[in-house]
Amino acid sequence: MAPCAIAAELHASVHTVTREAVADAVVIVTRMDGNAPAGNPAPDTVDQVDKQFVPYVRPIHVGSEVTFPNSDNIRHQVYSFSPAKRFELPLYRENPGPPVLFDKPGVVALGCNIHDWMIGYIYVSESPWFAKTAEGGAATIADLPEGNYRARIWHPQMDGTEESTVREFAVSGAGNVEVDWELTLKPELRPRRAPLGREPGYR
Ligand SMILES: [Cu+2]
Repeated sequence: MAPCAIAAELHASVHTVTREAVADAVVIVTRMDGNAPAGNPAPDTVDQVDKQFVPYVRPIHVGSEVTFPNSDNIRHQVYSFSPAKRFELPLYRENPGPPVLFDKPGVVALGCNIHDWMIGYIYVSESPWFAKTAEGGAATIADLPEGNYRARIWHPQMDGTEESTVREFAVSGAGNVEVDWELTLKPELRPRRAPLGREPGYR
């Protein structure tokens, strides 16, 4: 029998300079020796609800496929011009067609050709260890074996690079590791909600 391996959890916490919790931050952990489990690319979804992408930020492991269901009773046309994945789905109301494969790490900004204000993000992680902060600004990454690691943050409104957020930590026992980040956020470029008073027909 294999000995019981040491594994720890990273408890990440992200907030602004004024101590407001930052939700929708992606935490990515990599090993310094480059060894990582193969991971488990898994099918995922980004829904469209009330003319918004839900969730706003979807982190996935590279190699995963994503479908874009439409919970609205109007048509959407999802696209991305991001270098990590350029694609465009034909205008659709119910059936989004086959899933889209995300085979390059990076940030994929989503838009809709019909509704300018719709914006969402898929973060394609090169590492199988990633998580997204919840409303309270916290995220947990479990099952980190003994070793030396780097952790970094990405957020759609972050002022600065992912590289500037890198923190190093070691797992040497069963104890959990706490890492705190302070992010400066830029204002959102576009409103998350449909503009009020939009004339009928613009649907
Ligand atoms: Cu739309």
